Amino acid sequence: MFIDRVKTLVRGGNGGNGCASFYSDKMTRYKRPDGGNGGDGGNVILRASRNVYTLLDFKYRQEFIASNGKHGSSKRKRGRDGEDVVILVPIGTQIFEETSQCLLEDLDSDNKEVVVVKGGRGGCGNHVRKEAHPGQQGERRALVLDLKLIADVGVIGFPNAGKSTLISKLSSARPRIAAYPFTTKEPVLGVVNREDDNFTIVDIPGLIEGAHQGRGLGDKFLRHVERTKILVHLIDMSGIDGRDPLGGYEVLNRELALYSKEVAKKIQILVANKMDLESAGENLKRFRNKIKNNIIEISAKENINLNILTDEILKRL
Ligand SMILES: Nc1nc2c(ncn2[C@@H]2O[C@H](COP(=O)(O)OP(=O)(O)OP(=O)(O)O)[C@@H](O)[C@H]2O)c(=O)[nH]1
Ligand SMILES: [Mg+2]
Repeated sequence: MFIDRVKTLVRGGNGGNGCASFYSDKMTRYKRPDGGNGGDGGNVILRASRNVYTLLDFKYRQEFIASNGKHGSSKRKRGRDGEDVVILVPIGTQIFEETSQCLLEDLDSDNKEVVVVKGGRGGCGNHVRKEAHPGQQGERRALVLDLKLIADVGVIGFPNAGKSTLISKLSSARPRIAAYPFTTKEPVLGVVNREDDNFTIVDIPGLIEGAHQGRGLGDKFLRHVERTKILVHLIDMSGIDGRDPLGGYEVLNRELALYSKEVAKKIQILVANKMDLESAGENLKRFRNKIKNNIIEISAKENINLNILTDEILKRL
């Protein structure tokens, strides 16, 4: 299951108490304070990892608490520090404080990390010739984690346009492909390798008219193309589903504009898919009469012109 928005509570470990203890033996006249300091509580750290793909873990576990520092003991022995809790999250996770809605960090690259709460400091033992102090409480915070995938290229199109077929041919990703709409129900990331070049590509569930009002699977997955550099707008030029390619192209651009001006402004590489089917040639002619932008003709299924598309993507990137 792909989860891209969660709430969670995090708490640093408490600091250990400082120890109050006095040393005495036959030779010493006065008792000497020798209580050690308490250890510091552990921190909670969020770290981006390329091996993690969803925020699903947070659905099942709503609170993360680092361990407490150990108390100090006699002979000036310092308590052991509590251990940090490191939570791995997908690259592209933004961390907000729930109440202020303030962005604490954008974990937008592999291994980038942030300490979201600190453990409490251990209390002083009485060996410093002061009273022993209790440890401080660890910080606590309510967070909202918001995942916006990071990829170079986003593929958009109506259901059944062939988006998943395309990404499965270009990259190592293996999304489900089928002849019914909404086969893809969650974003799929793939990496395209080409000699010394590579780029990442994301396939999102198909969009339909009214997506901005929640029709179909709605526009909630468009957030995952917000951070792409360019879009591949894939059009089923055969019209095999009974959808007019030209009308569909315009509807989709309208949906994009309703969702976000930034997304609508992104460079689009126009791609006519299913050119292996008979009706596609005629439709493409009509399309070209109206839309003067360059359009690349491919068949994702039959592997036609996929190299040309990859070259164009690399050029635009
Ligand atoms: N003839 C032909 N069929 C294709 C081509 N590309 C995809 N298809 C078929 O179109 C159907 C839909 O393909 P998908 O890749 O699942 O389409 P999608 O855009 O990912 O669809 P959703 O996930 O539902 O949005 C499948 O039956 C594919 O085999 C093509 O170039 N030519
Ligand atoms: Mg799909």
